[in-house]
Amino acid sequence: MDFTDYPTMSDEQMEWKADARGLRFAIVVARFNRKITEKLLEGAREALERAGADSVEVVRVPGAFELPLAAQRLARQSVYHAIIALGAVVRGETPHFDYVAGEAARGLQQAALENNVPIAFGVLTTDTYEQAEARAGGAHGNKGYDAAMTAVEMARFGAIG
Ligand code: INI
Repeated sequence: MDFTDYPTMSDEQMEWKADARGLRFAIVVARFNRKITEKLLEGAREALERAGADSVEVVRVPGAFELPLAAQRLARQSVYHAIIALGAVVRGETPHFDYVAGEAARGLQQAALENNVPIAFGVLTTDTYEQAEARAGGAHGNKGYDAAMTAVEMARFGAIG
């Protein structure tokens, strides 16, 4: 399979069944690279609506670096069955790409593990802005949609009943 031709969950061709009825979600979305992140948010909302989510709360933070703390605070409210973190970090735009992208990933995983709440990683980390566009409702699907579907699956994982 060509690297540029992998299937995505947002691909209409891919059968993906998810039932989010009875589940509550929070989406935390970075404002940095807003045009991209708002598309990711659209995708995530669409996925959760299709899956029948009970409720979806959206909060915004300045950049991807701020996602972990916001997600942790949401997780500690014990209100949400899963959280979806959305952002876009573009290598060409920042000399501190590795810090921002790396700390976002590390911090989100830490928040998920420490609070026992699934946090889906919907943060694009790309070399160029065009690559990010392609993954936010473009040729490579919508990673916000994919992250939301992952959140639904992980919210169900291990759930009783
Ligand atoms: N934040 C992003 O979400 N994406 C980026 O590409 C980015 N760049 O290019 O620097 C970025 N920086 C801001 C960062 O997330 C924090 O908001 C900032 O460092 C303040 O803590």
